Amino acid sequence: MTTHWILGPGAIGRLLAHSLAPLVEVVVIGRRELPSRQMLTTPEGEARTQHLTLLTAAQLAAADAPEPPAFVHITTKAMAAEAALASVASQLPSSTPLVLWQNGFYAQPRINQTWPGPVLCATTTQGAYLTGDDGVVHAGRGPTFLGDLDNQHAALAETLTAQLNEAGFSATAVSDIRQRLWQKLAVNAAINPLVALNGVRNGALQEAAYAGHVESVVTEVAAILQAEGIAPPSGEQGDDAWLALVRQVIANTAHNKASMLQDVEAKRPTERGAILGPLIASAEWHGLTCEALTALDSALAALEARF
Ligand code: KPL
Repeated sequence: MTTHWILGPGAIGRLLAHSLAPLVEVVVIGRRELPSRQMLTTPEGEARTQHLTLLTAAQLAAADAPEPPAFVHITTKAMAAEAALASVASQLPSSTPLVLWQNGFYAQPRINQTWPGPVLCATTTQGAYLTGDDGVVHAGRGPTFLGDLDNQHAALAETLTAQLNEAGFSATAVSDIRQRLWQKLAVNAAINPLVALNGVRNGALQEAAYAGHVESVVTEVAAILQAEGIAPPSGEQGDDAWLALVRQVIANTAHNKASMLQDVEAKRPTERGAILGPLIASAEWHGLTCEALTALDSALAALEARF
């Protein structure tokens, strides 16, 4: 039976584990021990319990010669992905395909440059959150797109897409994953820092008090993405198309607590380095102004320093 390793038992990692476990052998690897009896609540509210294999990296190392996995999914936060890979790399053939599920555009180019085997990237709008050490809620279904940054592993992306679809994901293999990662990053940059710093749900950004701030961020992001050659998903060009997309996502996720707000509330480091970092670096590279983005990044850094 094919084996998939999942590095990072967060919400997406556990959702993936629950979904794949009936079809393939799944090993979930984390930093601390977790109960093997795990519960998934479906979007329809049905509770399902499964026994999953959850190991720490040390337990995996102590196990004798584990079966080499067909795929290693890295589902940690962006800034933790490289360390998670390093914790198991000595047990993996260097040709093992990786699947990166991170937000932003930080872990993907770095791991793609250094890992000798194929590196697929995934971007998903599946909604999930943890309810403790033994529970995950699948809050809402959303599409998942898969591909590699150099477009050299289309067949592998198709193979994984087929397995994910069988597991109940709605997955599509694509040849423009870099575009899609930047498009998601643009939306995240316009929403996440503002709601995290102000302690509000996404829908609050529809209020007049935040409108000017959202627009200044989107104006900077639109100029940076144009310089990067990334168009909005609507196919239209310019600030207005990006603003329309951001407003649409705000309306669709009005009741959400954005992931960055959840991090701030839990006093965890945020993903500012993976979301604002690549935009600020790109602005500097292209000689563009990014005062609003830099101000958000500094404010988040100051907040994190107090944790
Ligand atoms: O992806 C998101 C996140 O929370 O990280 C958004 C789109 C902002 C929805 O909450």
